[in-house]
Amino acid sequence: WSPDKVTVIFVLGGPGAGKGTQCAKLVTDYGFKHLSAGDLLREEQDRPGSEFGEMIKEYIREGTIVPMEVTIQLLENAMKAAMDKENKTMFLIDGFPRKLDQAHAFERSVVPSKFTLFFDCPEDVMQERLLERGKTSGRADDNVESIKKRFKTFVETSMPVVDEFESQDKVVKVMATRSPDEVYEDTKKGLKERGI
Ligand code: UP5
Ligand code: MG
Repeated sequence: WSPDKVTVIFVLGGPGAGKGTQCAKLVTDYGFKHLSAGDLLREEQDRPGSEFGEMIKEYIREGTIVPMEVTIQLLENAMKAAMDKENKTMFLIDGFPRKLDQAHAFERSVVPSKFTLFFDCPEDVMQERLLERGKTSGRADDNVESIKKRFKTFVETSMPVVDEFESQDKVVKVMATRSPDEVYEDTKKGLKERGI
């Protein structure tokens, strides 16, 4: 597909920063297609007959990053399906890219991003949210041990992606500590400044 027909906004932020929560709000108001890389991986993990199921499970529990061939393929398939079946051309890609080489590969082989929406949140706030969610989420990584590992991966491996986009003036940064509605107001302002 051609980049002039498709708009991709990456949505990044630490574990529990509120990426999914804000994307759900944006979908209602803007008609984006929301694709969470983590959700796509969890679906693939649970798909009967998937050759990647066990591998994905292991990576997610350890808070490490699934090899990008798998994730990019899942994202590409989901984008194609949304374009064909729902006529969608505006995508929020949530929780991806988590590593510099993933960012480069996606922008080279799929489509360059318009910008990155980055939700900035301190670890103590994120941890509290994740532990609270963990009481009911059933997510295998919402426990103290996995959360610590997810934070480490985020700081060491994923933040460099945000920093690189920042150096290209391609980051809309939103403080994510206030209530979901307040964060959303700031998010809408940020998008408006980028002409969305
Ligand atoms: N909440 C949200 N906003 C709030 C607010 N403003 N005030 C108070 N509470 C708020 O929110 C988390 C919780 O906080 C919820 O209970 C929410 O109600 C509350 P959510 O919107 O779910 O935050 P989000 O940032 O989406 O958190 P998530 O846990 O999904 O982030 P992760 O980045 O950790 O998870 P993801 O699913 O993206 O990835 C999981 C794993 O998959 C990774 O660790 C990795 O192993 C693997 N993965 C890859 O390998 N490659 C990929 O490309 C993607 C994932
Ligand atoms: Mg999420």
